[in-house]
Amino acid sequence: MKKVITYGTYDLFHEGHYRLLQRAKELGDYLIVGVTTEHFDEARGKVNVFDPIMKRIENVKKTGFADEIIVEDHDGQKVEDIQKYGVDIFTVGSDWTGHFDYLNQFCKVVYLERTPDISSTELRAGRYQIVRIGIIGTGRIAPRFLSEAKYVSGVNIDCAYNPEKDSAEAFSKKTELPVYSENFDEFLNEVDAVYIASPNETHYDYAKKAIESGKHVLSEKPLSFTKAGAESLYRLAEEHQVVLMEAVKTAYCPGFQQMINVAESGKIGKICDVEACFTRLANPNSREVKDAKYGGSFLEFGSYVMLPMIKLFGKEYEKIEVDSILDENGNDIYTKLTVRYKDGMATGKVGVGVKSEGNLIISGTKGYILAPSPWWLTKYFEVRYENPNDIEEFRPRFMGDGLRYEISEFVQKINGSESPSYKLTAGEAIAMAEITEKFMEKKLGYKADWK
Ligand code: C2G
Repeated sequence: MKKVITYGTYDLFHEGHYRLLQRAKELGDYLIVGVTTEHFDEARGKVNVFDPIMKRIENVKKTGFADEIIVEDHDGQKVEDIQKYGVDIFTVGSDWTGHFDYLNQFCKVVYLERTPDISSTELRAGRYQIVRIGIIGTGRIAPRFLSEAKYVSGVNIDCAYNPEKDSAEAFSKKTELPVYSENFDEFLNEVDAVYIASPNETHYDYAKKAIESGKHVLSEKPLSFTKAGAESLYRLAEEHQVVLMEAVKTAYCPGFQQMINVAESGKIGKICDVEACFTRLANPNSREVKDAKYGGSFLEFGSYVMLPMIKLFGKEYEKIEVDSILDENGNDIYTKLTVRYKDGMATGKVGVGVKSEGNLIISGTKGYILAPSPWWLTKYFEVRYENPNDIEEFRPRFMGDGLRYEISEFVQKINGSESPSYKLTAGEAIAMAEITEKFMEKKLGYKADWK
């Protein structure tokens, strides 16, 4: 008897799951299905799982393909199960290709082609639907978005768009996703929502078009170069009743919120100063360095350093100064932002051509918070006091590279989560656009028609 085993969460059970189980059963005579526990999903970094385990098991059972259902609750269990049950074949969808090759030493490993185009209309008519996301722009960040989305329950990445045919084709080959390069409307027709990861100067127009077509938008930063631009997009999103979110990933990382809460708890007294630095030396041929108008340090990393200032001191400031070191093309390889608030002050430093210590320091009248690099993912921070031995350490949960948390928030918002968008409000995003506008005026030396 040939025994086959497969595993999954099987949340919001859909035809992709059904077809996987059907083909898994056809690989042998006896199919064992491992359904993950909430605890294991949390440990492996899967976020947003909706259905409780009993329901997920029930849905697998209903298919009639499983001869035996087990629960998976810890790392290393796959090897244990293969040995315990005398399994001949381990199988899983092609979204995991390569990931489970190590099991080849115990049994045969088969990756079955995953089902593309899961449409929400064919799903049960529940309130919570699978969100079909299309990616605009197929550059460096798009593959990261794809691999992180795998850990977010309730999304399906359906297709991508890139007007440049060569890039579109290369991406399609690499990811097996259909990529549109000519017809933007056709692309929009395939999805409920878009993730905008195209060059900076295109974010506004893509966001506008997508919102006007009734699509939810998650846009890479900066959403807009001007206050008026950001305001008009949020207004438009409200009119069309769609979700608009700016992808400042730090805002959605669980540890960042905790750090802000600790800062505001009174532990460090009255908050007086925020210093944030984010530098990453860029490839000299990259867009960040080459594109003097829409590249550079501030447009790349400015949102990260503005975020803690705006969170802690608010949107109203008294004075703002922004200054840069420019390269021979006029691009800012390093920018320093200084903001004076009524009750405090803040500095932000960003660089694509200058390297510095990537710390975040929040200083108060009783103590301070020190979050070392990479504070923008907020995996660790400390509260320190006058007594140097008095240190409180915080190690918040963090998995992957942080994108899964913003994707998860996006999906929850689309599915009508009642909680207000406190992680990054429209007002906060507009305040960032206002500072960005000041930076653009200073850098380019004129008021142009940026949006
Ligand atoms: N699947 C598919 N087509 C889809 C979606 C999912 O074929 N459109 C497959 C997955 O590849 C997996 C199974 O359906 O084989 C269950 O998917 P999930 O519930 O998303 O579980 P997953 O996170 O893939 O768990 O230990 C758990 C396993 O490692 C995989």
